[in-house]
Amino acid sequence: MTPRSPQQKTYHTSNPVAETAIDRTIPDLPIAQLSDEDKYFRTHKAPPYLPEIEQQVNDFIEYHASNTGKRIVLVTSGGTTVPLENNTVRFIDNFSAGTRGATSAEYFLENGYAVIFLHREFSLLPYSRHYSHTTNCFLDYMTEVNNKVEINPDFADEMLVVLRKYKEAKESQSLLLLPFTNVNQYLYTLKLMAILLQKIENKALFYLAAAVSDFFLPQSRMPHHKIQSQAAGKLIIDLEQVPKFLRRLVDNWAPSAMIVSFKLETDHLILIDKAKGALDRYQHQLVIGNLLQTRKKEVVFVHPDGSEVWIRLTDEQKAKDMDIEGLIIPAVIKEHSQWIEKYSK
Ligand code: PAZ
Repeated sequence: MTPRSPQQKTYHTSNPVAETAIDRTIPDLPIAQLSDEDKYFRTHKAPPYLPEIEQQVNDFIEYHASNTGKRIVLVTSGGTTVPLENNTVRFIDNFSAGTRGATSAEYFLENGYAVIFLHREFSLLPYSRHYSHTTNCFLDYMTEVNNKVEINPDFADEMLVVLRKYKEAKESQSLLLLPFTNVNQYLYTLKLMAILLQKIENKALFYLAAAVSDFFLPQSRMPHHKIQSQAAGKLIIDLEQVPKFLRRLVDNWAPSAMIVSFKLETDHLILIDKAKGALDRYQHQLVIGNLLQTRKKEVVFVHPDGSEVWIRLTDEQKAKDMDIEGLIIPAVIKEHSQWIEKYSK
């Protein structure tokens, strides 16, 4: 049921790097005074599969630039892990299932965008999300008729709608799935995507819905093997702050693209201030604020001019089980159109 096309190569980002060695020749502290972001990339190895991804993404961008003229959105989705060991047995994770990202990707596709879906491996995917990770097993959608498996008629109409959309996305080559598992893979891939998407300038949109860890354990301090409980006694974990890459994305990696980030909080009293703080610090175009408790029913668009626009599902829409992304994406696209208009003159 996954929408990965047969031509697309599958990467398994959850496996540790084969040789598993930590390169101690990479200095923990670089000699020159570098920004935190530069220091990060100087002291952390790139995922080995990155050159292959680069080729795929280049082909995808080239295909749409030459054949369809579609705008391209990079949707990031799901949570990043923070490995505690190089041969990773233990890691820190977060709650994100990738619902926001997978659902948003579907609405972008429906609205004529080509989508690069940078997602946590094994989190929800566009289209297959309807039949996975739910309380149901996918077999609940099947039934047996005359010794044959068929779709249960109760679900057939709805499934046909999803199937058609999925086929359309696949046949038009409009969906590229790229996985990550840990925060290092996420950062390297995001940087690469941004640089490659410079080719289409303001037709690129960044929709950063992934829940990226704020803290990480540098590779230089990561134990090679599984931490032994006898040796450790208590386990005290000393994490560093993940450098703030958004500013780098806005200024250097994707200067012409429109950038939308999400801000998640659990305390409603600080949500708007935090969203405004992010806009101040990173100088991008839109922060979509949401609360953990209500994120599927309401979000707030916060703009650099200080305006706040709440988007909420009505009771009727809730009763129909409508996705809030069905309201968010047209509003984001409207702002992207204005962005293109503004910078095409
Ligand atoms: O993946 P999900 O649908 O369960 O949750 C979505 C979300 C809350 C992770 C996303 O809407 C979001 O706010 N992402 C950014 C989180 C942050 O770094 O503040």
